[in-house]
Amino acid sequence: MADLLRLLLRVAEKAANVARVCRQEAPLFQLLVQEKTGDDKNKKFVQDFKTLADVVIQEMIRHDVRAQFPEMAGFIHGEESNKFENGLGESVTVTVCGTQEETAKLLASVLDGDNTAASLLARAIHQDPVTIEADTDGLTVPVSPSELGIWIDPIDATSQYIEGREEVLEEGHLFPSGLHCALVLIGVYLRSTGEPVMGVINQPFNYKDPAGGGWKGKHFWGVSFGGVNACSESRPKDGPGGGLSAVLSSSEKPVVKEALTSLCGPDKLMYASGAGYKILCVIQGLADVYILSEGSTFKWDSCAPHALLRALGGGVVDLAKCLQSNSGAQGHQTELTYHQPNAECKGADRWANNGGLVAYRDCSQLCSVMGALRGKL
Ligand code: 2IP
Ligand code: CA
Ligand code: CA
Repeated sequence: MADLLRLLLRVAEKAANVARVCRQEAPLFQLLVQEKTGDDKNKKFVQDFKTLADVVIQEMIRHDVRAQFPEMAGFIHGEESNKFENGLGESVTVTVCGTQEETAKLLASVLDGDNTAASLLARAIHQDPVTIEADTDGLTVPVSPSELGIWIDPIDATSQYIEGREEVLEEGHLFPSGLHCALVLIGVYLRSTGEPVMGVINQPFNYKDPAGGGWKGKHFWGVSFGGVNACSESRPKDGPGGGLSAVLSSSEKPVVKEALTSLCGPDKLMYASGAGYKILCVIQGLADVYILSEGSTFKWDSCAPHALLRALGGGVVDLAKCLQSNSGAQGHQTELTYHQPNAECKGADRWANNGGLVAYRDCSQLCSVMGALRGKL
């Protein structure tokens, strides 16, 4: 499993490079931020490019994992479909080819013949990333890749990625929006039970070199399986003064905002963009819990950060199930799983976390949240 972890850290770093290149290289950046004006063909083309960055990253991850672990081939899922329709109405399947030149040629057909943009993207896809150091020594977990599946969100918080506001992050502080909310998420689950067992998160825009060296990323990982728990982050210490802090989406329902204001007090209730970023805030101790009352996240949003939280002794539960269950918040029956679709739904909704969720580090804090929400939703 340590082999798989090292590979995922590496491909996540490659993915972060592609995400950075799309903002750094002028011809790509133009496409990313271009206003959707002009005729329909132009509008469609700009929209395509935004999706293309996501699709390309996902396919690159899929390609690299499949190459090293062929037994995982049918079980590497993600947010995006690799079938793409270009501005001319032609259907193109985006894949990573054997050589940089071949990939560039294929991408040019999606990008309406924009060879400059296609070559820049292909170069980033085929470039080897810097080596990622992770202290995975002694991490022996008795599970084979043929028992595992993967969920990829190539870029979470796309809207923040495109808007691109730069924040100077300060240790110990949650910043509600900006480029740092955009994350590459790769989660691994057990095919038999659906429990998340490994997660890699890469934050491509963590720190900007003031001397003009560009953006540097940061990576996080966690493994939780059969009694082995390991994580790049240590369990945060309790903040001074006690009391619970929570992070929500700014579009959360008023009734939830009110219940959490009563529980946490107005100073400890925060808002932030990005489902992945909000769970990362719980991992880092910038918030104690993340509550979402709607089914607006998907398996690819929660799988990776869920694995890290488990490694730290916490988890992510299905909020609706938790509210129904008599046994209170505890028990593994209410944890989100990743192997079965919502049979009654179509399209992406098959993989939505339909019941909403609560991400937590501490069971007793989860209980307080459930107590505050019971009877209100
Ligand atoms: C989105 C993204 C949004 C989030 C939404 C996710 O994923 O993380 O920010 O909404 O739930 O599905 P919010 O910020 O209100 O929590 P993507 O950017 O990949 O579409
Ligand atoms: Ca997402
Ligand atoms: Ca995404």
